[in-house]
Amino acid sequence: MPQFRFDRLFIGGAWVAPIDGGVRDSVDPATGQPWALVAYGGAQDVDRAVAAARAAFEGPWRKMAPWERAGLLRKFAELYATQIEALAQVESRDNGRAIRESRGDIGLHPQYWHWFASLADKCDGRTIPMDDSVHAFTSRLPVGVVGTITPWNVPLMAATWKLGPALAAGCTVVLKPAEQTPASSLALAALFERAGFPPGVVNVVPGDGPVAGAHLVAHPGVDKIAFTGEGATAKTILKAGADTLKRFSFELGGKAPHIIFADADIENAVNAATGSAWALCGQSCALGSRVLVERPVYDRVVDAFRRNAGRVRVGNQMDPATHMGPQAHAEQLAKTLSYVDIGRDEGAELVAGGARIERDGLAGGYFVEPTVFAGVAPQMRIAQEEIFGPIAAIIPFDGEEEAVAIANGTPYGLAAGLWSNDVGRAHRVANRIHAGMVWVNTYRYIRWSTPYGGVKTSGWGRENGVEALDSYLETRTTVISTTGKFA
Ligand code: TXE
Repeated sequence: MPQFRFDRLFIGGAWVAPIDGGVRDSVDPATGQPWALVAYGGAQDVDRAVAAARAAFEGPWRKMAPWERAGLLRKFAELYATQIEALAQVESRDNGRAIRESRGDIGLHPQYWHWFASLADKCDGRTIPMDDSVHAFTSRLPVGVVGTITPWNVPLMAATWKLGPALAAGCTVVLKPAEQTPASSLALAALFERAGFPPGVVNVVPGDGPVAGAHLVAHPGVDKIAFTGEGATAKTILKAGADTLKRFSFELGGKAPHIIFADADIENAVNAATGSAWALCGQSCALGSRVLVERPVYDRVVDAFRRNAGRVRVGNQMDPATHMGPQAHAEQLAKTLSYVDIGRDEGAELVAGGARIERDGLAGGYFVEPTVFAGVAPQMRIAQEEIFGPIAAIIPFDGEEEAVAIANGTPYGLAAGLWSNDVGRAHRVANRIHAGMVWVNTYRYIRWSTPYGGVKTSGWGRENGVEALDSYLETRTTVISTTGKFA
């Protein structure tokens, strides 16, 4: 029997029953059993939410001064900070992320909200020097109603990264979380209600991608879609939104190269590389899933990966001792296991893991062993395609040129890491890598003030940093004649 009920949608500041959606179970991936009853919306529910967001945008939200919006966001950040544990419990239960990771990640979110609050009254324009006959200046205006579509791996983080800048810029929002993990987004809605945001500024409508998501994308009342998910879904979204020519920002997949040069601090590099291979059970787009190792230290690194794989405590995500929980849902489990077969068939050497875990206490859950393939060739599918499971692919290389060629040799360009104690090499190689983020002698350093996003097929636009605002603002140019004459 589900223990929690989140059986209403949050629309126009009220908790309402779905019109053409319904209520269904959300599954705990540690057991494969329902743990919560959750509302989901259909097309008519999305219509209601968009109408509420439009009314708020044209009404109270537009009238609120930027510094008042900033104040409300600050208040929200403070409220959020009091709810870390509750939010972490809901999110981990719903998506299987180890509770120790959720606590750490969600514990940083208030700082993100403070950061976005601090930007709310800084959406200023500039004056443009012309001649004496005109005064020309720009203003930056909110895009309008934003549809945000978020994935199941980090629902609260994805919502924070989108709603924060959208609200700071003066937009209103309809949030559609992933159908597999809607619970924490409804818990987030309750915080917006408590913080006193005007009705309709934030609306939360869980629902199926091809139904509620697709309706939101094609909706003429939505001015922009901010999406995180798979590249194939992004292409579907672009086509479905084409008729309305709305704005899009995309945060898509990755196959990040994590490069270890022989002159690096190998112990640190390996700990970072193994940690980032298996964090979130491998379900994050910026994880270093391709580990490129210079040949003189290759055997040593492979041994260390094997050893570290054996040390990972896989277990129920709600146990504070657990390092790695289950995969978030059954389809992802099947996808991950299929790539173990693909890697074997391609001739890569399986040096650790590779199987589902069904021992006592974990039977029925979506658990996989931390997995390591060595001897991987750059063109193998396990080195080219985003698996989104705890599978590291170790690729040997000789020298900088080959490292750069392999690193840049996928369609992705989200993140990259490199380890070297040669400062010149670190700059040279970092400069040549096609990626939105490059980390040197560290990995996955992600904060509110550091822009995040990809090049190539990894996305459009940047989240976080001051750049985050660009996705939610339009520039208007005003030219005023000082002479009253037509130029
Ligand atoms: O993603 P989808 P899936 C990658 C990862 C994973 C794979 C599949 O490789 O294995 O994608 O995951 C909504 N119109 N990433 O299939 O479908 C959907 O409801 C509008 C990378 O779950 O992209 C959900 O809210 N919306 C990644 C969201 O899109 C639609 C995070 C993401 O789901 C839609 C997640 C449609 N037609 C998966 N179809 C990252 N970049 O972090 C689906 N959705």
